[in-house]
Amino acid sequence: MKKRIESKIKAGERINEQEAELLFQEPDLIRLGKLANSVKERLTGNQIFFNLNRHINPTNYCKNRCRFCAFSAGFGDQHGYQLSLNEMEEIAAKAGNIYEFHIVGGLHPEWDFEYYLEILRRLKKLRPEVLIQAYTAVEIDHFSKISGLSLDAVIAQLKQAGLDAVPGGGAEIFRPSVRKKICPEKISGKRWRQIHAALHRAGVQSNATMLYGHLENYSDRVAHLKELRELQDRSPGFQAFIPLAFHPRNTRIKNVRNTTGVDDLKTIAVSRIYLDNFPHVKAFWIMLGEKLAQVSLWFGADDLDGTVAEEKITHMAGAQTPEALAREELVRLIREAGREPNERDTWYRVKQKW
Ligand code: V47
Ligand code: SF4
Repeated sequence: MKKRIESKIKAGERINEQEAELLFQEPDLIRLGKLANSVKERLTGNQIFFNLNRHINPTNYCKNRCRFCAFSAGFGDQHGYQLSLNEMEEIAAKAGNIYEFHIVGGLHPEWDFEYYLEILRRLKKLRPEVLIQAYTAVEIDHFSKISGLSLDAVIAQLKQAGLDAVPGGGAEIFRPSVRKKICPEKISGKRWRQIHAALHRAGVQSNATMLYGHLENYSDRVAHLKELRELQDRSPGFQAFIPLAFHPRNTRIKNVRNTTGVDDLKTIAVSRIYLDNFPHVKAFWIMLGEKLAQVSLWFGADDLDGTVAEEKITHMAGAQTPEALAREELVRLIREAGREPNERDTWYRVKQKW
């Protein structure tokens, strides 16, 4: 590793895209991890965050049918499903002591915007104490199309119905040459960024993701991170960045294998170093596995997501992790890593220190 990059990072200076690519090529994983950890500790010290949350995926019927997605179904497919409002209320009522509902799903070919709003209203009414992180930019764009309303009007209605934050899904890889191979029907990267900028202007905090380990290369990853860093400079409102490791099983992306542990850790580390204006980097244990997610707490990550309860998107693509972790298990993973567990809500308000 070039001394110049190392000293820049230690001095808290921004690295450029060329330097980020060099970091991806760095063979000395431990050295890279130490640098990422120094950035993490500057921001969040020894603290690690996790949430008590419940994922709800209202439907997997989806008009887009992204090639990397094993979750979605066409109308009439055997594995297709849709939840009724009553079913979702039942899930919410049984969800126990949690701080967040995380609601994302497919672009249902028949549901109208009103139905998606009603989901928020019903859950908010039933569990007013639980924050709702819902609907990716892809769904929000879809709402604007099916309702004929402007983006700002859609966001205003979602807020009124109970939306508290927006998750980071749908970003995938922004660069058009890759995007057209992995999700040709999905909104462009530019539109995804427009929507998050509009959310931030409206005071809605959001997250950002990057799906890696499929057909992209390091340059595509860095170009993705560059767009995110610039957007956060111009229009701040991102809370966490979440790198998502591609799971190939049951997808239409062929001849690609699961990511390796080294690539996962490098991606977390380079993201932490490069995205100096993102408060948090999340290691989504569902995708990484509990063990690697735990190790990543020394490679730049400061958040493990949450208890989750039921996860469909990655499990339908072959994830071997459990679908839920108990709060005690998350605390144990963090403690045994020598870190301090903080139970948080969607807005990173600490609810309980362990
Ligand atoms: O956008 C789909 C990804 C995302 C696969 O904001 C896949 O807190 C791997 O964004 N292998 C949705 N990944 C999930 C998501 C998320 C998850 C956890 C927390 C947050 C947050 C956001 O899942 C999609 C896509 O990038 N995905 N299929 C697959 N086969
Ligand atoms: Fe639909 Fe999202 Fe799956 Fe793409 S990733 S097919 S938009 S559910």
